Amino acid sequence: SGKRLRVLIDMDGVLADFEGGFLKKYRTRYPEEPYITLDERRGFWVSAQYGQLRSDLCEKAISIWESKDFFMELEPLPGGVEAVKEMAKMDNTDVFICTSPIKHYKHCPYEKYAWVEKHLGHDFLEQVILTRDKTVVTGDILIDDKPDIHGVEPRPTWEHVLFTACHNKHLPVSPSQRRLLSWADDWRAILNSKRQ
Ligand code: BVP
Repeated sequence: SGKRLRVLIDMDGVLADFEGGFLKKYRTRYPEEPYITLDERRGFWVSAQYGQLRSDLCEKAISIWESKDFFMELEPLPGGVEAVKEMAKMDNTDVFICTSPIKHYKHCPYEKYAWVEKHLGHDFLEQVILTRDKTVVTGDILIDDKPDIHGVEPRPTWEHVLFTACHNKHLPVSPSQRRLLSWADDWRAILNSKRQ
């Protein structure tokens, strides 16, 4: 085979259960306020949908992920950690976690590293890329649950494989966009399709 395959994997919504962690902590902190079930989630931005429900709920939603221990305590999504570990052991394969921290930087960047260390091990910290612009990172594949990924580079090197999440599962699949339905889906076939 030819050159090495570089796989970029998003964290929130792909490896870590951001949506589930958010809803649980939101309901605990604001038990009297209305909420959006995971089944009713539409659109990538949780804050936007809460703001549509009632304008003051936007900042209440934001207060959840800006709190200490939010990112650290996110549960792993089923099969994600195992898939990353297996992928990282494959021949001619480099795996990086490519994740965008929130701009309220007091806890989030630290806790993202701590999460990776806890679930993937200290050595895997070498593979962490924190960036607000994933288009400037080169790779063959980006597995990410955000439907629209844009930045300063108009032609990113990677193919964006859309990871199915509660907020994107109803979106029509454009024929050009491949999906990974979950970590039980055939991620090995997607990787192999990119190898020379
Ligand atoms: O750190 C996460 C949470 C935050 O955006 C980042 C998404 O990173 P990637 O998954 O693209 O790597 N985030 C922020 C808001 C609202 C901010 Br105002 C939100 O609604 N959802 C969300 O995920």
